[in-house]
Amino acid sequence: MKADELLNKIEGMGIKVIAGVPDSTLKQFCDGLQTYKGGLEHYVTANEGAAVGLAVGTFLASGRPACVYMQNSGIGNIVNPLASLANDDVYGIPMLFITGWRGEPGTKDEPQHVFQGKITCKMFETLDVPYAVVDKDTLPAQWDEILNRAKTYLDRNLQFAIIVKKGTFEPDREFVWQNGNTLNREMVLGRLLQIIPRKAYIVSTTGKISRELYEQSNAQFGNHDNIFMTVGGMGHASMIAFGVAKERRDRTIFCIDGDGAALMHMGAFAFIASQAPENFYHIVINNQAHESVGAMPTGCQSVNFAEVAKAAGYAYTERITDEAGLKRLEKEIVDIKGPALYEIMVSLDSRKDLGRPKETAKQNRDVFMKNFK
Ligand SMILES: Cc1ncc(C[n+]2csc(CCOP(=O)(O)OP(=O)(O)O)c2C)c(N)n1
Repeated sequence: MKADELLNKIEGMGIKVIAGVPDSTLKQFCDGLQTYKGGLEHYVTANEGAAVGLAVGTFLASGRPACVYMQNSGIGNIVNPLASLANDDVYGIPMLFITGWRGEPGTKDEPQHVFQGKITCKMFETLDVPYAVVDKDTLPAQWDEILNRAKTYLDRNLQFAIIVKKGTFEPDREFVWQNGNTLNREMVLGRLLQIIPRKAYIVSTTGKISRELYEQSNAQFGNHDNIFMTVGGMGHASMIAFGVAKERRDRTIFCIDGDGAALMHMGAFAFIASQAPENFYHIVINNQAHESVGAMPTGCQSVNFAEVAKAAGYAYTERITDEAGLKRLEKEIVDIKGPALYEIMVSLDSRKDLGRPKETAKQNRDVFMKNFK
């Protein structure tokens, strides 16, 4: 299936709005969406639950269902607005879900996808959302049958989900863009590891930031013992780091976040500022995109995280765009009291041969926890 063909069919169902968060399984679909010439309005929302909210409002004001796309990790974020708002027992709001299936049972995937992959269909069943599973062998007539079935649910103000297996979408037009930033993310992460005291703890975010830190730390120090990688639970790294920081006031804690992840649960900014942990340093690596899953723009590209953190009440904030800024950070950081936030603007490159953690998640947990014994 090509993205354009499906987008055309979705439009044919009377849908005019599509919103969601990008996913690697849906990479070709997302690329197609970004360059689609048809009449769909497209929004990349801060999280998947927010896309459901947008779909609810769209229906209220237009009477038309919207389409919500996401990785299956995002099902957690849609549970509340779906179960307590859109479900037929409450307001009865129709919407079509397109969900990338990471961790499909029987396939090999990363630890964070295994359990979520196993419960994906069950979660839709529990949420009263009928679904169909598609893959690269789903024939055009079968797609049509699935979309016709979906329409019968939407017409009754119910929801329907299409669960998409890896490889379903054919590559078509790749969406390529650059953000104009010059610092390279992996170089910045390597530098940060030199700047951050070895006795500090690091909590890093979901995606390639953790993978790059892992490789850089192994290369520089032969281990990654002081790094907790938030491999799943996107958007929660800063609260995990806060949890560590409040337990260990005698140590400094660095949260190395992504802009997409920071946006996902931005309430953490206000919470952390209000708690004012002096040992907390928040670094947001901002490439204005979800680079780890195909570099689609976040949809909120002009957000200035340093200004947001300042307004939330962080004790110190700064936006860094160049080498001179990194040098400043190197000098300043020793004297600055937290909570501090440095936003570092980076370009959209990453290595093709970037590895993944070799240990299990539990082994990584145990190595990190040894620091506290
Ligand atoms: C709840 C949830 N939604 C979507 C994903 C898929 N996902 C993994 S990494 C990532 C992008 C992260 O973007 P950002 O934080 O900006 O970091 P970058 O990849 O750009 O370095 C996404 C969308 C996920 N893991 N969890």
